[in-house]
Amino acid sequence: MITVLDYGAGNVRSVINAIERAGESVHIVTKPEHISSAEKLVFPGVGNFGSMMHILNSKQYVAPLQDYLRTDRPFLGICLGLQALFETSEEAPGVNGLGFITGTVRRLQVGALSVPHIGWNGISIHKPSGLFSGLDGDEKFYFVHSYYVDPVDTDTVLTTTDYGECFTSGIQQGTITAVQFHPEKSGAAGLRIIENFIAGRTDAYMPQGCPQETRLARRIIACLDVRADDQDRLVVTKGDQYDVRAGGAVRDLGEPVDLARSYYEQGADEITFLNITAFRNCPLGDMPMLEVLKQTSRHVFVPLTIGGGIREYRDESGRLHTALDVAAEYFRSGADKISIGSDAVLIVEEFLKTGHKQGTSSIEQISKVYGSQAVVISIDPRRVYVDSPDSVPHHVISTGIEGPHGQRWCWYECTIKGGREGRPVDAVTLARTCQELGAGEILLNCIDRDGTGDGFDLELISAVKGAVSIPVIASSGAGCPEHFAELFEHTGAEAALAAGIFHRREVPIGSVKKYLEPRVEIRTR
Ligand code: 1PR
Repeated sequence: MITVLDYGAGNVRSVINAIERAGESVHIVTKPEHISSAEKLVFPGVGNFGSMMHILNSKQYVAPLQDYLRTDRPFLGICLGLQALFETSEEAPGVNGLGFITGTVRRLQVGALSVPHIGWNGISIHKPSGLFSGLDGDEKFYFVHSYYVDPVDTDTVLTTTDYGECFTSGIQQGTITAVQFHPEKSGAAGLRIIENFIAGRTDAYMPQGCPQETRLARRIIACLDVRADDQDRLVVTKGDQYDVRAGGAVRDLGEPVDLARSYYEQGADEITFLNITAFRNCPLGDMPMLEVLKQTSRHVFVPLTIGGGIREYRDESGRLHTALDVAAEYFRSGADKISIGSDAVLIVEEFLKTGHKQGTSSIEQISKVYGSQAVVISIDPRRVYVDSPDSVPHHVISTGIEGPHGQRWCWYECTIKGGREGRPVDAVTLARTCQELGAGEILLNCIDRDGTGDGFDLELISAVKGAVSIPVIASSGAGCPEHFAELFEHTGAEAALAAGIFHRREVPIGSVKKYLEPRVEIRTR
């Protein structure tokens, strides 16, 4: 029996699924005594150090946790569950951590690299551990964080990872182990670590293939646009420039859970679900989507993002659901990140009008509780040609793709409701403002390229990438493996998202990754 500490933020479902997949049963902590009586404790966490410690204190979990750690019982901390072991964090000055390890948690200083550090990076292993039994050492693991631990006693350092600086990505002290990356989101290698922890392996295992310098891989993400078809069945669909109907009927490209599982097995680094008609309905009335997530997270051990309908709304009975309520329901169902589309545009319009943050928007509220890394902004822009750079009050770029009347300038108009309504905000301003409001990543679609197979809009991607310091996922237009290579060569995008090329089985994900081999990596030093 593995006891899992769920303090109420983030996605513990994947951790539970990973443990159950390894054949163990799980007991969730609901009162302090459960920590005291645990035999093996897993503490997964995402979000903000301050709000985590606040919840641990209010639930009276701090003293039992400190006792547990002192009594030499097996412990696996994940992400914030590692940071919690330290005394303090720069993320929440004045808030005490558990203080089991002397040291502090610091913000990543990464120069020109993006923060949060999101994606698959390697580990350099500093001492033998049963946790790594069966691994080669050159595996990559999924990281998503802006802070790292800095222990005073370097003997506790189990692994380090490079990202701007060389930081401690794992610690081990007796039976206490904790890692910054997410084993439950790191495919087969991560599941192996969880199995080793459950098996209580104590052999001094030292993988031989560890890199001298670890590198972050650029990600390949499979996207599943989901909606109800005309028979009210939830299907994966795909549009051409956002039009998902062919011959009058919604294109049906398969069943969401099966397709997601198949993309995971083919090597997708992440899976994104976009509920493309959620702007019409009551998002939480859309229970099938929650069920899709729950079922997918049972078999898919890479990060899952869900978008569509993340906003405040009133249900049919008149009850108000905040955007935070909607997001919480998705996180509980297995999502690691939520993606906000239409609401982000309206929020930015309001911000540009008033010039100050209200603290009440979905972006601010969700990032405050779940951390900025959990909030993706999905932008649906459309190219608008203009005659000169100063003819509109928007971010205009010089373009190499001439407009219908020979224009050499364009801006990218943001849209809402799945491209149905254009708004007076440009994609560059939207991305920059959302970052300021707390978003952690940009998913940059492009209506002009969507479903065309003509390649990514490199001009759009470079313009947005140049305006933000958070990671950018480039989307829309992938038609062949060369398009991914071209994207990574010419823009700073950290990830590429594609749909049609995979759904139509033109090129499997595995072939795209093989074409890009050795994986396109970001220099981390
Ligand atoms: O506005 O917060 O409810 O979110 C709705 C979400 O649904 C947004 O993220 C929006 O992008 C998405 N969406 C809405 N309508 C459509 C549509 O297609 N009619 N899909 C839609 C967006 C774009 C990508 C697509 C890539 C890659 N689809 O998801 O997968 O363009 O396609 P490709 O590789 O085939 O070119 P809210």
